[in-house]
Amino acid sequence: MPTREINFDGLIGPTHNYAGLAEGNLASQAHRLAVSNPRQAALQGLAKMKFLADLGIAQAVLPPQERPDMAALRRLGFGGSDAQVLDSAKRQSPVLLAACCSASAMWAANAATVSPSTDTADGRVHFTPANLASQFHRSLEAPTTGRILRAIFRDESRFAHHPPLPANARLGDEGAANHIRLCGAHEHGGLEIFVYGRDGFNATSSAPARFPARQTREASESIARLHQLDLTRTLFLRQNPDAIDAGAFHNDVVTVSNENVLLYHADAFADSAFALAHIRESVSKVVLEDLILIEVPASEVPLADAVRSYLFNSQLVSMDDGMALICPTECQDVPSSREFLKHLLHKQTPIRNVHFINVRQSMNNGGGPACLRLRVVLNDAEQAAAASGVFLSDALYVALVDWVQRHYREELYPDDLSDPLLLIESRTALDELTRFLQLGSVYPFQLGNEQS
Ligand code: SUG
Repeated sequence: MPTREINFDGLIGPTHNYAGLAEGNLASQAHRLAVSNPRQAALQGLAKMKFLADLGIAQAVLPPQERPDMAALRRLGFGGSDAQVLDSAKRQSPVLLAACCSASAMWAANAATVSPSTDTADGRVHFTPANLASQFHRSLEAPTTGRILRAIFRDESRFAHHPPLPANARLGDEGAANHIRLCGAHEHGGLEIFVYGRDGFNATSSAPARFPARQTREASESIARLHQLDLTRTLFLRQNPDAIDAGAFHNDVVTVSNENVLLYHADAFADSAFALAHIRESVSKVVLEDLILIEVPASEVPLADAVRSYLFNSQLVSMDDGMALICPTECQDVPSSREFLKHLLHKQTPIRNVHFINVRQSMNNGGGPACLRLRVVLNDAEQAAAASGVFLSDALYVALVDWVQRHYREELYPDDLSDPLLLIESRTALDELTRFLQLGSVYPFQLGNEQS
């Protein structure tokens, strides 16, 4: 049955801000307390979706989450009316307030791990929302992510939804950002590769020295079990601790794949020779014969440049005439990445085109084009069973641009996060959005139930 990969992009929410919350994420740290532009951020995200849709790539949207997360602030002991909660959080713990305001659900590559029905024993598409347990602000996303995915993929005979793994750093799971899938064509079964940063339960195993390794081996193995994957078509590889220490807090900062192509930094994996031998062997045994490995040596693009330019956080997509790489514009500003891309098109690879996309508002928080999307491989019948309102048409794009322009602020200063009007504006925006995406109630709040 015809099968395609659909990019579900996170719509950037009205509280998009720079709070320096993400440890090990150099861009997030560098932009701490900078003024953000939520409207521009959301429009950049939408322009990327439209660009891909116009290339003929199936595109859908995931709605933002309710922020400020009032329930989380109340759980942390801030009480009274909504305005009092926001005010006391700002006075007593601005960092907790910022964490509860983060629009971080925009980075849909961390929303969940998804295994296509061709790979699972029961022939269903399996979803596990990521617990994102290593960063507090991100750990708030999992319950609503689960509700959104269930609302989009309702048919239990085709879609299996698992709860997030228990939220403990030893079982830290960052979703699809640490998951690679190689296959012949999307119709066929694939080799699923889980890339973890450390052993969660073995303190003596090697781990990065400077920054946290967010994904653990035990988390990756649990997801593979839940998704009923065939272990002969599944690999668990360790990310290079040096890459994490250089700022590659997720594996998708140092590798990108599509179908039979894997583009990766030479320092992406711990024991690279072992990792690549395993990939080659598993792929040829069970999935495909024409694996194309494109290694980028550190002498061409040093790790620091890969992190600065987000070269590997590009989207690699299949077109009728070969593949296209959708890179962040920052790749044009970093000479080594720019040179690499110039030469890439002359190499014997299926990559025929390179496009540059401006998602700088997201990039300033460490989120490139690939971070903003969750890949979901669906056959025609599965796509027909998914909620239709989230698929990007020209009309939906125009409606979303209009919605952003009506509801989003131009600028957000760190002090604005406690403004009770921002909460009302965000709720009003989300209420309208869920109605036109036709998703039903996916948020814990109901407009009109504010606490005053
Ligand atoms: O988890 N940034 C996100 C960026 C996630 C990028 N995703 C992928 N690589 N797939 C993170 O580090 C910054 C928020 C702040 O500082 O305000 C943040 O959460």
